[in-house]
Order: sequence, then C-alpha cells, then structure tokens
Amino acid sequence: MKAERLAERISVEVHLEEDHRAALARDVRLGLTMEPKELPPKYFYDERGSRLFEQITELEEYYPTRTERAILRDRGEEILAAAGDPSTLVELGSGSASKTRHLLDAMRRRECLGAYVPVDISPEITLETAESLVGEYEGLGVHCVVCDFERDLERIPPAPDGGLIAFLGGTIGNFYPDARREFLGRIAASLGERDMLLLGTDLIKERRRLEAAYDDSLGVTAEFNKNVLRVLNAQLGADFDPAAFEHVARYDDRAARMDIRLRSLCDQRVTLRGIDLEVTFDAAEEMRTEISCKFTRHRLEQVYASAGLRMCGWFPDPARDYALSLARRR
Ligand code: AVJ
Repeated sequence: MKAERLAERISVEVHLEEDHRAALARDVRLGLTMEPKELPPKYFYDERGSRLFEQITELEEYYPTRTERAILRDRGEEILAAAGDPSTLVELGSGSASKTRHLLDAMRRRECLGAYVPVDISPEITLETAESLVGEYEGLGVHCVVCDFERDLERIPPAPDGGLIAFLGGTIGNFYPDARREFLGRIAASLGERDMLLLGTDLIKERRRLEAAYDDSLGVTAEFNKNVLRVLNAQLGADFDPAAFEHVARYDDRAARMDIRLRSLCDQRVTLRGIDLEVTFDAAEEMRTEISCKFTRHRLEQVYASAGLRMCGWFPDPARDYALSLARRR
C-alpha cells in the first residue's frame, strides 16, 4: 500500500534509441586515427570507471566534489532565493544525486519543493535514486528522464512554473570552447522566462594544487584514466595493455585547463578487433583523454554571454576554489 503510493509519484521516460556501441565505435575510430590521438572522456564511466571516480571524489587532493557539496549545504537557501524559489529541480547527469539532496533540503525549507527531474544515461541508478527520494521527501514527484542529455536536451519537459536546471560537478569543464558554447546555447534556448541554470565550475588556482588533484598520490586518477583502455578492450575487442601507458596530468595555464593524457611507454601496436582497426603508438607518444577547464568569474561571464545567457548569481566557497553560478536567458 505504502509502496504503491510512493510508486505513484515516480514517472519515467526513456530515450535510448541510438546504439551506444555504434556511437563508441564511431568516436573511437575517429579519435585513434586523429593526429594527435584523442579519446572522449565520457567513456571512462563504465561500472569500474564510475567506482573509480567515486573514489577520486573522496581523495584528499581532489577538492571539487567536497567543495561543491559544502556550497550547496551552506548556501542552498541563498541560491534558491536568488533563483526565485523554483518548484522544479532538473538535474543533468544526476547519478546518485548525493549532493542534490542539499538543494532538495533547501527547497523543502523554503517550502517550494514540488518536483525533481533527474536526467541520466543509467536507468538503474536513476530509478534507484527516484525510489529513495520519494521515500525521503514527502509529496515530492520525481520524473526520470533516461537519455544522453547532450544529445537529448530538447526532450526534457519544461517546468510548469519555474524550474532550476542544475549541471553540477564541474563537468562543463570537459567541453572544448566551441562545444561548450553550443551546449550552453541549447540550454539557453530551452530556458523559459522564469527558469535558471545552476552551473558548477572549478576555479583557476595554483598549478601545484590543480596538478595534485588530477595526479593523486594513491594513483586512483591514473587507474581511472587507464580505465578507458579497459573499456575499449571490453567493448571493442581491443588488446590495450594498460601497464604500457602512463598517466599524465598537466595544467595548461594559457588555455586554463587540465590536460590529461596517456603516454605510451614503448613503441607498440594495438588491435581493435571489433572495429577492424590497428593503430601504432610511438614510445612517449601522448594521447589526450580529457580536458578539465578552470574558470574565473569574469571568464565565466564571457562564456555565458557568448551562449546567450547572463550570470545572475555567483556562489563561491570561502577559499574561492570552486563556484556555483546562476544564469538566465539574456
Ligand atoms: C567529472 C569531469 C568534473 O574534470 O574534475 C576527475 C573528472 N577526471 N579526475 C573533473 C575527473 C580526473 C572530473 N569531472
């Protein structure tokens, strides 16, 4: 009886028509035949990769996750007031929604909590999260949208009376400038008059701290980086030897981004049986696997402006390591 009433508050829509393996095959072929080679960071995150990322978020050196959590916990109500007390929270890449609970708590305290719309690629995690949230928040409606939010952004239903679209974790840092402008532009186009974007961004700081955050002493980030090779081995029948590559994480201060690569330790040949591709790596050849852009308030204002958005709230932590910001349509 109780369980049925809870289930009534959950709805689900799924948009996963494209074959993921086909997309992976296309991206990998393109990336490995490019000069220099490059792989997209989204393929880190199979089950093992997601677990390794969870471990990264708990590392001493990796400050972004805990800092973002602290901002949401300490300034959640301030953020909601500035956002006009939206009744719907949409979250792009919601996962287990662990930080999101601070926002939902703040919405409940401000008595505007109506609906949560988690948007994520994993149906299992999204449903599991929805089920625990309806139990934790009385009266909360959860509408799950299972899709690739970058591809399917336009299919996310608009919030009836004011919504906040949260894109947390600093994931916007993974986008190159052109793709970032395009993606933020699509978000801008999807925002109604009363909607706002809440974006999490890592901030520019000393090289030493940035490089330590992406090259931890326990080697978890190195394992996470090499996990993309294991994903290709499993999904595309490749024969990468992860031990034949080393993790490289450098801060490029001109581009204001971490540049994360795998460096081949020897001359080697790799076969990807599943896509009928052979590639060679020279000794010391580097393949980029991720960028992670860092911002200042001023630069982010420019990024927003170029995408048709205007910053209307800035919420850094006291040490100015990380910031959440609000933006609306210009
Ligand atoms: C999940 C993209 C925000 O860029 O800090 C962490 C990923 N890569 N350590 C980041 C990551 C290596 C992370 N984001």
